[in-house]
Amino acid sequence: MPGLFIAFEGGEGAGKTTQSLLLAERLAELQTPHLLVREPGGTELGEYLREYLKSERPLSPEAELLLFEAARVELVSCQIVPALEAGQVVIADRFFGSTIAYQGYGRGLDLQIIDSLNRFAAGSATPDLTILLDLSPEAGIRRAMAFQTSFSQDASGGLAPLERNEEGTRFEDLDLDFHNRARAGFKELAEAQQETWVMIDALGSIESVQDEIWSRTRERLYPEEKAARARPRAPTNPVPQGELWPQAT
Ligand code: ATM
Repeated sequence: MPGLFIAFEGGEGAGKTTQSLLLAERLAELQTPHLLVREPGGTELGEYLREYLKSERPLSPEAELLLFEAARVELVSCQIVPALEAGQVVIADRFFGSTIAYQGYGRGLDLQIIDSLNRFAAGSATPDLTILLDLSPEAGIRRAMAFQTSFSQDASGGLAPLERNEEGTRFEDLDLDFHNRARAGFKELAEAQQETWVMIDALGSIESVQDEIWSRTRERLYPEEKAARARPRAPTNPVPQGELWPQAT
């Protein structure tokens, strides 16, 4: 598909929402058409499921997995694919890496089943770049207590910041072991897919993390710039008579 798909992943308080909003702002300044979505959410069904998924209402791990996937199918088909086909940059605050980390490593559900469901739900919409903001769960929870970490989104895409716990806390209230397992899962994914995942230490300042994110995004948005930088330059000293540069081979 002609667009560019960037997903943000990471634990609570790692700054995904802040950083995805900042990236969207930067693209808006550059008048680059883009779409910012979050998972679960971004469609009527997705927002409805989000509310249930984040509440403390009863839910088995298996049903939880299927509801995340149902929300994903809607988001992919109604929002992500049309935007990518129109050549836009899609920024997703979480995507299928979260299902592997939380339902797979966290809840202990079968990773192969999750992988098949992820493929079924996402189809050809796989992120070109996944940015993992890595932070210990202890530091993440401290941060999440101190800052807004979420935003609400209506079906037409309008965003509004939310205070922590305005939504439910099904995941936030799980023990540290759960969050450490999910973190380990994210890291394994990043290590296994270094072509398309980058891991950034989320302890850095908002600005330094955004600079790193922007440089990785830029490489994907303007690959010709990267290629030009990699090309050898002509020496600044005068070329000795009779010598060609670059050397003809
Ligand atoms: P946030 O919008 O705050 O990221 O909350 C979404 C929660 O849903 C998040 N909780 N924590 N921590 C992670 C969880 N989640 C899954 O468990 N599986 C998924 O596939 C997705 C997209 C999110």
